[in-house]
Amino acid sequence: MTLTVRSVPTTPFEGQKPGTSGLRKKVKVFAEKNYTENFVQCILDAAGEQAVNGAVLVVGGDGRYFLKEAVDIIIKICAGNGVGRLLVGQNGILSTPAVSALIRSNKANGGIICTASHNPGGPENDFGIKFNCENGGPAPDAFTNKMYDLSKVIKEYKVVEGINVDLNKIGTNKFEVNGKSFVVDIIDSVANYVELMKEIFDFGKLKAFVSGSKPLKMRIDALNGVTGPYVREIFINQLGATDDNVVHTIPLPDFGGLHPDPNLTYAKDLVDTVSAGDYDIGAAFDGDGDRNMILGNKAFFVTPNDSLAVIADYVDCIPYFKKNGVQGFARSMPTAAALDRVAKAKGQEVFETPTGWKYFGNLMDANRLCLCGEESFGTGSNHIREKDGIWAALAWLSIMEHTKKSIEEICKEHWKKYGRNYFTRYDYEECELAPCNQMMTDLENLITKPDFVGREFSNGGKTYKIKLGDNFGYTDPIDGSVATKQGLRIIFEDGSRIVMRLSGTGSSGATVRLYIEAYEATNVLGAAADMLKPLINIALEISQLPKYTGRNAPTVIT
Ligand code: G16
Repeated sequence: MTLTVRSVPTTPFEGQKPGTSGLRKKVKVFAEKNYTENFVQCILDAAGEQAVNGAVLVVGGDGRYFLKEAVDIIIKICAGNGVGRLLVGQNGILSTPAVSALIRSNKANGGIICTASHNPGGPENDFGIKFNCENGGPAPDAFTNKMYDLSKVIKEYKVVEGINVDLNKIGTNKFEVNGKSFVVDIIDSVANYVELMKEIFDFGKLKAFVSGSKPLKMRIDALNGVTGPYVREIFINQLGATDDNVVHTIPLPDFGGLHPDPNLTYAKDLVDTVSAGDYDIGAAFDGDGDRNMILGNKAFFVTPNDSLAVIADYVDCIPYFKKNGVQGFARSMPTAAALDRVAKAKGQEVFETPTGWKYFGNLMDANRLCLCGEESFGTGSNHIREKDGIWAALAWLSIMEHTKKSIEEICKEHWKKYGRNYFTRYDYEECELAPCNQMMTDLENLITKPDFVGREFSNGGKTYKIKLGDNFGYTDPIDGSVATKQGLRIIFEDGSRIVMRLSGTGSSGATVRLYIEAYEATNVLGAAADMLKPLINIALEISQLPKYTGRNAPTVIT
């Protein structure tokens, strides 16, 4: 029986503007009549008929509340728009790195990912949808701007209502829509990704290291997010770890009430357990599996900046890089510059991009970048076009196996060799939007005045002289596209930096991010909070943040 396509009249919704990585709103908003339908139709319209008609798309998400409903809508609207085949994770489950890997290994035309990443889940919390292109990476600005423009004028969406697929049942579902074939393959959520990890890392060596005669003591925490099944397959079934090395490995629609953001505040249970116990490594991943946090014995915290720099330094102990060679490094602008020192030592190019993994894609596709990261707990390589939490943990295991040293020793040796980029980030979450916008405008006006350069600020016995104040802009070296207003930078004569920007991943209000960095060549064993205190005070003074936000303390300190 041939199913028919129905055009449903609709009207635009305000605010369907994708942020740093897709559209993120409260579940209640996505559940409004036609809201998700409109947005999915705009994704397909932005991709254009030639990229949709007969196309293969990957569909999945992080298991959060509303996932199954959204996947059902996506299937019906893809059918209505002439998509040829969908690869859908069983029960809708696919981590963000797994979607990227599947797009690439199936040479698919793209993918639709249902995730609000590290934002909390459940009926009262967040949902999100984003589109990844045929290179496996998040859609670039030009694409998402087009989606947004379309969302403001949408008049109808196309849907095939008679399609019902059992998401639990692995297998092929064939339909005929207007005389053309439409296939929905329900696939194993983890198999393809696990195979990729086995190609990248030496699982034989890692297995002997993890579960040999002196088993490694690990605490791998999936925070009830999507990585649970991946963690169980990789660490337990493949590497031989015992059950007590992994925790929170069942993806839950509300993440069991946890905030699935792997940082020192929200992964507190992991931090406390690793502090108290005798673990060699602690690791946590976010809701959709692209972020990671790495802890050493006694919860020694590896900043994402240092994590990236250390992996860059030991890049040769990962078989993937040995085989494919090393082609350049990159970090986002707010990320501390520890990586740059390694790049210099290795004679590698290093790029400074705006916040957002999407800015790495072109460089990777052009073979100028193979390893990159962001201060926001993202680390990854050109094996896919997303950051990859489990990949980062396996990279650290590889370095530990290679050096036979503890995580703390590895980091301290790194600082001795290269000096240390002290770094901290203050987040002021869910502030009122209008005063935050005003603060950013006023701060930009202040720091871009010609007489700002050369001014001196003193605090805690330290004096810093302004070298540069600007709003960061980036021109993509591959396609020449320009991204402006990517964050306010105050750079001092000694290289220290204050960076301030508004987050693009929240679902309501404004989250202010304040990033502070200072480099020390020899004084490398201090406490970051103490070392950076004067600069933090100067940042608060220059920006007048407490006045604008009404906040005297950040919500999260990293
Ligand atoms: C997303 C992006 C990252 C970005 C992060 C933080 O991460 O993929 O590239 O660094 O947001 O963005 P913001 O500072 O604007 O909140 P995720 O893990 O949320 O997808």
